[in-house]
Amino acid sequence: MGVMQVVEVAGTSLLADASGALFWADERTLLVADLHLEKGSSYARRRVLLPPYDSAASLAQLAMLVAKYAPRRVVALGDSFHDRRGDERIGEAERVLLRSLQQGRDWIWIAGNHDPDVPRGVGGEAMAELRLGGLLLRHEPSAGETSGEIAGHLHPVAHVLSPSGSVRRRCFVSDRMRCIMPAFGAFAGGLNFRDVAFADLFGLRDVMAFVLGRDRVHAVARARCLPDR
Ligand SMILES: [Mn+2]
Repeated sequence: MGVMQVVEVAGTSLLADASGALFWADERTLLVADLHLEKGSSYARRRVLLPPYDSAASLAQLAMLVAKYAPRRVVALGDSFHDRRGDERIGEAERVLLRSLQQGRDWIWIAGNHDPDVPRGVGGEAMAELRLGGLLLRHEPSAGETSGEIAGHLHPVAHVLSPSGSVRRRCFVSDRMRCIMPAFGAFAGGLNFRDVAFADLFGLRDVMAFVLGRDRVHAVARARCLPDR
């Protein structure tokens, strides 16, 4: 399972998985954000060709996590579908896999800006946001100070120097009061952690990137993350 990286948010310990998910062991709850399922088919409709396998890849990764952690609850923090019709376009094999992953556990679709409506024909329960224990799970982070917010939407990536050169990787961002999760979706883009959007939410003190490596998550101080050129 590799080295465990714990992210603390308002006193709650969450395990950061190198796939970009959080596992909340005390609640046996698995959190993922920004799956952007059916992004490939969304682009194809506009005659921009991306490989159409993004949903299968993202769901296969999610299936591995469900097998690894056996959660009793899975919460997808919005933008689970790339657009309002994504739930209709998803393939039959992916629909069947999704149903099998939902067996024996609660499955919650938090609304995002790409998928504000209740998804249909894909199981689960839809919510605007979910308060659980000391945490508030939602899609878009709120402006100003918060305690215990877990959100997605921004798709953070960190640009860091490594012995072999610089790498750009998805990351969690947290100051121990709030956590922004990386996008889980195979084709989701990214926003540099040094972007002003993050400074507005976190200020500059005590904020860390938890950078997704091959099989572990690396805690990196903000000062070691490079801005985009
Ligand atoms: Mn969003």
